[in-house]
Amino acid sequence: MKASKIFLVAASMSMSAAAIAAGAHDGGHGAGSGEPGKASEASRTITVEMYDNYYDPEEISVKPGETVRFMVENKGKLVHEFNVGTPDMHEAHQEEMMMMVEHGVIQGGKLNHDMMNMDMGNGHSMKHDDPNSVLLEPGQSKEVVWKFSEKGNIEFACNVPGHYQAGMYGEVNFE
Ligand SMILES: [Cu+2]
Repeated sequence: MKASKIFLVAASMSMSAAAIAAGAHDGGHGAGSGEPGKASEASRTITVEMYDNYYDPEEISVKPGETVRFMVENKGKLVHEFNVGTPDMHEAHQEEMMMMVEHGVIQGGKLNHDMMNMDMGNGHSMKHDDPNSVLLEPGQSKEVVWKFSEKGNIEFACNVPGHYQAGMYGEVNFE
């Protein structure tokens, strides 16, 4: 079980370099999955509960152009992420998350907040504050407001190493 998971993570890391290169040509981060939304324009609120390792609900339906307010709650015992993106984006993001685990930022059921704010020496930190995602400790909840600008191949997913592979992702269906 463990060996096969390590293999999957390694495989996704080697493919993600190509995914990042491809992403640079179509607008980079966030392209293809929509854009940050305004809470005042949200048509409804969807509560998403995160468990070890799955979401409830496991899929959602939206209309093209719809802005949705997600209320994300971590009801599991591990750190989980709710991230809206294309499968390629998730694959690329899994490499960053792997680094966060290697640096001790994500420790099972805890986040090292001091480490998250630290400058990595290149002006970037591991803060993980992209508008399309939240990273939560057990018991925490936060909202994500997202506009599904147009139809696309979009999933919400947890990119903590091993979680996506264990099935922690859900489909966004367009009506
Ligand atoms: Cu997870």
